[in-house]
Amino acid sequence: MFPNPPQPPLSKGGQEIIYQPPLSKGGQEIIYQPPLSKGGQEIIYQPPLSKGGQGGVESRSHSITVPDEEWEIIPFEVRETDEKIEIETSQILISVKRDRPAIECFDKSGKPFASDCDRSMGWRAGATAGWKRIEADEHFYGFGQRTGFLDKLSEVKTNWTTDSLDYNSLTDEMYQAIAFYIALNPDRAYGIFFNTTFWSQFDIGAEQPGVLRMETRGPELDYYIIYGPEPAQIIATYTQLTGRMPLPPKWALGYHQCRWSYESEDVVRELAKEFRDRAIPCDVIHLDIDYMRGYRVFTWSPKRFPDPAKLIADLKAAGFKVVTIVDPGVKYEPEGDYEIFDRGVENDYFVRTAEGKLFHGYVWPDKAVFPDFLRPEVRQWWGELHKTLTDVGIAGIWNDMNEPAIAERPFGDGGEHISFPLDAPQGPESDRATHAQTHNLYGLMMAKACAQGLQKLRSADRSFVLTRSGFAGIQRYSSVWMGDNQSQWEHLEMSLPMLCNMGLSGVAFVGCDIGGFAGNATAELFARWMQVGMLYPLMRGHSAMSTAQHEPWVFGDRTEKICREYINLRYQLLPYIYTLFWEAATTGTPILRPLLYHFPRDRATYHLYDQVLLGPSLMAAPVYRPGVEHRAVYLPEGTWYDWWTGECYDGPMHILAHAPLERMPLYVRGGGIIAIAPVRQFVSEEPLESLKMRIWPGSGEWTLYEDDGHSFEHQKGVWATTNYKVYLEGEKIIVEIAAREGQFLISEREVIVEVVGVGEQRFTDDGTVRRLTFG
Ligand code: MIG
Repeated sequence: MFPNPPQPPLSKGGQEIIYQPPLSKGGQEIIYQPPLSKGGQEIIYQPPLSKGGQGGVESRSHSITVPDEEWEIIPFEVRETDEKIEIETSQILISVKRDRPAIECFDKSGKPFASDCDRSMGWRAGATAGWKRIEADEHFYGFGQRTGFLDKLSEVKTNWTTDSLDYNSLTDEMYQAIAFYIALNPDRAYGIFFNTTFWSQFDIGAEQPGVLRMETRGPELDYYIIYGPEPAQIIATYTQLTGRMPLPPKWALGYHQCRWSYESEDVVRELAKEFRDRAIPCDVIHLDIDYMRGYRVFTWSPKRFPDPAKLIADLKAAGFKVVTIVDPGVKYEPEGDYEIFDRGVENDYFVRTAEGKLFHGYVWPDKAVFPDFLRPEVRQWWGELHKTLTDVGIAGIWNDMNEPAIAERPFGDGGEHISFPLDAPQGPESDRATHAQTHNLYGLMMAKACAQGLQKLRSADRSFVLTRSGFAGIQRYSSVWMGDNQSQWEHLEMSLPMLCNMGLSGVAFVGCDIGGFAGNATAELFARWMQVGMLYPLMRGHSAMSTAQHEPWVFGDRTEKICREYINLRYQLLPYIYTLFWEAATTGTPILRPLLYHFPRDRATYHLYDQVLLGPSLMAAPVYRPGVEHRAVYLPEGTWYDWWTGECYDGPMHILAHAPLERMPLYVRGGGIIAIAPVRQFVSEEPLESLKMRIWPGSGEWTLYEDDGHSFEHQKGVWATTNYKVYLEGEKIIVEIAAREGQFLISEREVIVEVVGVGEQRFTDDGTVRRLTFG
């Protein structure tokens, strides 16, 4: 690997300031003169290139899926006085001062939120900023992909996609750039989406306590305020704005095994055999960069993978899907007979500098050029190139290095990371923009090209797409993993708040490399990580070149047994988890949730980063330290049951959970309903022959979602939902099962309803209404 000193988002060429934004109408002075960044670095803003100056900026948001004018108009009232204009809805009041552009918002009880400071907004050459008041007891979540704990109060968060390998809890720029946050206090929550593709930054009371600064190196201060008052409503609206994920194939919810690299056909066959011989469920094997011929994208190494079609067919017969990595860097090979380079040059698909020269940098294939994914014809071409992979049976694509990560010199030569020159033009002729404006979009646009290509090539089947870089709205095209983490307890710990904040930022299908990517896990770390990995929406083990092997069986019998048990549990929970994916696809709801998502009025959840909810009912309190066999667990208000022992607690309370290595503490809410399938070695396309509904005493309701798990028929109504209700009636517990809805046909199957600690009833499920009495 090449070194990667932290690098500010500046180009080398000492670009000039050429943008002078207008002052506000009242002839006011420039009221903001902050340092743009530490160290006297230069301005990176380049004005839009398209005709009409700032025209087209809006159209280049690339995040917003619903134009403002298409939103449903809710009833409101406008009041105007000499000082201000007030807009009132049934839930909030917005007040805009006339003498200066200050916005204040109030909830129904008159409490302010998302309100401007006295210094409300300002401009300077190359930057625009706004200042909001941080209210008492307010906490901040989301911000896309972030290290550290949950609440980002007193931190600075920059939005600039970066290959942040070697990241730690102090790292700022990450692979993803999502300028969205949720502010929460015990009264209410609201969200802010900062709609800028330029470099942007939030200072959440770091420079000045009580003041939040949002700044963009672009010409407009454009942001959305989304009132809750609950986090769930904010995320629903935010994902209405920026889009939701399509329902992935069900097999993508199984266990994925990855390594850099399973470098040959023989190694891959051996790997697959081990999983089946050892009865450890696995659905997906990922092939890292060594499957290619000399790192040329869309090729196969004839030596290592002489017959990929045969290999993939054999793996398919054994229940495995194969995912291949694709990097954006195309090998620069003018004399090489490398079709992709030749076609790309011929059609002028690669990024050029402002002077019109082909831009090149260094990545795995050595000297490389980069497609301009902002152009629709380039995306289409790139999408179609995946045919070389789908033709041999590839079912999913893993997009890496798309920040984009580029070195200035050949790898191994100690080069630094660089970006395209910030004045390099990108996008279609009619809508040209500089790299300063489009840098953050590179991963999003690559994922879009990939997802749309796969959609065409595999039109009957859902595909799996994974990306490292992305921007607001990335959930529309791809799942996301958290890049190069480390085999360290701290990284296991950090994975939970990281994934929770991604979920709060509209990206539900996320995961971290189980076991850690860089470095060597110990048996104990690996066992604990597999337990936690069972909760990750994307459950993938991965490890880097020249580290120890990290497969579930390499650490000896005890660890292997733990891995098998927790991967089995994942497969048992799949009907529940698949339903969570359906919810995420239809409402944007996170799959993995911090407790504050469901208990936003409970201050004790505001910093609770080391307990998570998988869906509404199942809570985990993992162990993430060596040698630890006990841990404190917070149980919020309500009744909680220990998943393993059935023991019952009345929250709010703290307990000390016993957690020997074999056990990750798990709890279910009273009234929780969880659908359980029999363990399978891989996600079969066959419908379930039996289903167990585990229901915990109390009152609750849950809807099970089912479909064929792989086609697009569900979009035509071929799905099935079954609503379950549980409640107490005197001494009895009643379970009501509504008639199944939807057109997906499920052949008769056995359903076992277990009211935990009370009893079990079984019946042949034909989709009709039932009422069961227990106790
Ligand atoms: O320069 O493809 O984050 O998952 O195994 C490293 C090799 C490139 C970085 C990814 C990692 C992947 C690795 N890649």
